[in-house]
Amino acid sequence: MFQKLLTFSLLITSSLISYGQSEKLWYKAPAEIWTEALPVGNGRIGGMIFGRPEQELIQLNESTLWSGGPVQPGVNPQAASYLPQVREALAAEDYPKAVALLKKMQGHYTQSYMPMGDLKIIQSVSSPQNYYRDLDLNQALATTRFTSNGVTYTREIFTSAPDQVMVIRLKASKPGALSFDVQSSSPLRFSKSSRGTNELVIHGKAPAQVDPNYYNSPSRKPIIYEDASGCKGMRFQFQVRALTKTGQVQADTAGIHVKNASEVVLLVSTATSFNGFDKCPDSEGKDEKKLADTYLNQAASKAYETLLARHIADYQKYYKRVTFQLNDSNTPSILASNERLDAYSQGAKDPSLETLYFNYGRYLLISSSRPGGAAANLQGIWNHHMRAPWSSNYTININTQMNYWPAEVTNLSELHQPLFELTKNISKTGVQTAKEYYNLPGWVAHHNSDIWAASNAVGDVGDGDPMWANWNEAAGWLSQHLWEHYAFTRDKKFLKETAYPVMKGAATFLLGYLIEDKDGYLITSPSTSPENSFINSDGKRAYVTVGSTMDMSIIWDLFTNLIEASETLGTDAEFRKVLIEKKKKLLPLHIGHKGNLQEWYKDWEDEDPHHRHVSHLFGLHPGRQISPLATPDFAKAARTSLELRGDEGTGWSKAWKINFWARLLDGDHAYSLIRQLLHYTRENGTAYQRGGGTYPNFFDAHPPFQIDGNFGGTAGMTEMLLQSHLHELHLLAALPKAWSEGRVTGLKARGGFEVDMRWKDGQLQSGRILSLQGEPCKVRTAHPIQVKGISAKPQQENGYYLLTFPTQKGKIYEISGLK
Ligand code: FUC
Repeated sequence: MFQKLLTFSLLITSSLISYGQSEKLWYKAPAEIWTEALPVGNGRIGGMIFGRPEQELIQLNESTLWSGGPVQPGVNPQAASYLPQVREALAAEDYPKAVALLKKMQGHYTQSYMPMGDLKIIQSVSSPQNYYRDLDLNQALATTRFTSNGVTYTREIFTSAPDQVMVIRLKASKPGALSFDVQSSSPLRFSKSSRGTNELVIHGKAPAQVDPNYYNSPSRKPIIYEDASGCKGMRFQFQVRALTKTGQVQADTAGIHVKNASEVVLLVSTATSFNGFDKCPDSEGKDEKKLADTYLNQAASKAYETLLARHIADYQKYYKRVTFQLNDSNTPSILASNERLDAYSQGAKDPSLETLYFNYGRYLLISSSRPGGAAANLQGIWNHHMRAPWSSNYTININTQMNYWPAEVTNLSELHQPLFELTKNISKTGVQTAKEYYNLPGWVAHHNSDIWAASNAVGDVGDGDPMWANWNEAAGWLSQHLWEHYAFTRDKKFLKETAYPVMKGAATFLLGYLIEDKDGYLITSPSTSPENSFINSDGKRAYVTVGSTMDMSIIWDLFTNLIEASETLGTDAEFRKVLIEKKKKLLPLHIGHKGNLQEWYKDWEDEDPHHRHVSHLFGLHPGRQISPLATPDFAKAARTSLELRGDEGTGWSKAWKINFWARLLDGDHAYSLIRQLLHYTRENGTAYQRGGGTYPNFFDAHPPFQIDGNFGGTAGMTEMLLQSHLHELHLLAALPKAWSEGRVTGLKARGGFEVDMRWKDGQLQSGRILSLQGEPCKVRTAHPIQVKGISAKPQQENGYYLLTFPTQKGKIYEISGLK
């Protein structure tokens, strides 16, 4: 009997606790540090919730709140005149001279993403018990609960996209037992006022100039508010209103004071004066007060339940498109998420922790990137530093692009839009940069950007190291995202009106920039390979050269996509002809003496063989130039390069390697990198080597926190399940042994397909392919499959089975594994 009872109670406990194992982050204690706080966001308003009973802290952000103002033209009028000299120095292999000259081809550093403020809820609580807090990914809802003096207090927080406010509901289980004060402040310059009996307003201004945290100018302070022009310095406002039917509420500049209530709803409304990348945020700014008032008043007219229901419906419209489950018999049941992560780092098997990480990546994209808003930056939208690591800006030599890798493949295509908008803006400032810095047509972008769409080489004219500052291939890489959006959606209007002109502008610059080497190949000059260096023929360290593999692969990618785009659109036949001719002359890939894919123009040794960047493998991922199926020799060389680099690296570096190994169709190696990315990390600071992990709140640890690893990790897991870059759907392309049984629904493939799959013992059992565009479907599998209603049989090819069948638009095709 006792045994039976025990079994029964264990079953109950484990089924209760395992509910949400892959859709919930939960903790037994409040956050002590920022990377233990839980993020909520609606793309625009971000909040980090600490879950502290007595001094709740919600750190607030607004995605458009940046320092500075529109980029200034004419910062370095002499810049272009140095280009011929740099090229001469490189032709003479005088690398130090090239570096010194390149420093003269720089402009200002970018501006910084700013924190907005803190909201505190001060409640007198004596020895809280039964403490619990969580973030429910299924509803995008954070809850904190504890008991004090026999009363259970519950706080629920969400950030609504349809209603554009943060909503906080505080509840006491005993009527009249809820008393607290709300306080607000900002690390920026601000003034505070109260409105009526229940409102607190913060009105502030961002600095006109904030220098990166790694740069200390000898001549000015790092943070400057004053701006004589009246242009720079964005205004912002955040307002808090307390709504309750019971108890007393009173407001003054010290805060909102609530006494003896039972349930209170706090609405937080925010707005900035940001009015576009090319408008002065001060003199030409939007009316932030009016905007914040409008959001607040509209939300206040709705009941809490209505706000919550509208929020959940909006969020789930995106979130529920994809599900991913793995066979989960080994899931630990009673561990909080940080404890689970710790156990996992020490070797525990926990497949639903891996799917939790996958789901979290999608949650974070839905919460940080919404159509019409700013693109997710280095920290998404969550930043509490005045001088955040690398300015929390757009680092476009890998990081910003990685943020958007999950967008198309995990069925969040609309959320890609803010990156397109940023790219369009950069393509405008980039025309000016191309003219001023290179005297060339088209547009160019370098290693960094910001909300003002900066496109120049950063470095404050001479301070930046050309190893990173002068890399100038971001336009081609950003353009790839526009093409990919078309490849997945087949949205021809988008291709014609948005993608094509931007891609063409990027290619126009490159056609002018490429020069012939002595063998007649087209190469870039100057060129770097972010952010690596080599040992030159004289045994000295160098990093500025010509024709690095990454440059050539990005250009190959852009020209290939543009040729296909102009064919699809039936336009620009002459221009296409030029691209076809020039593409044939691009410096080809080379295999180095170690059997590796050569990173540099010559077969030089790497200065740091384990460098975190793996730029030369761009053609393997995110490009489509190298693959084991189409170019086995180069794929083998890429594999050797990866082996030489090793698995160590920062968070984003490990995430990229998951994608690389997936593209090499080596699921087990990709899986071992997932385990390394999910390495429990609590330390702060910056590490370039031996770093790379996951914080207690599951944010990616570069370290420090950088969100790209979360997104790259989610994308990499997807790439293991489904690939479509070679004009075919490769199902379960890189399935690791550890994922021998599972189920996924809603993944997207190029050509307009949506795919569900169920597998067991590593073999596809059944699935569905929804054809959204009616294009022919070519499926590659490791085991033979059949498609219901299709008589064609799979053909064998190099150990795979290929099945091609015509499809009808809107029709679902049932597939099943053949025994
Ligand atoms: C590049 C990387 C760093 C970091 C920074 C934001 O400079 O090399 O590791 O991710 O961007």
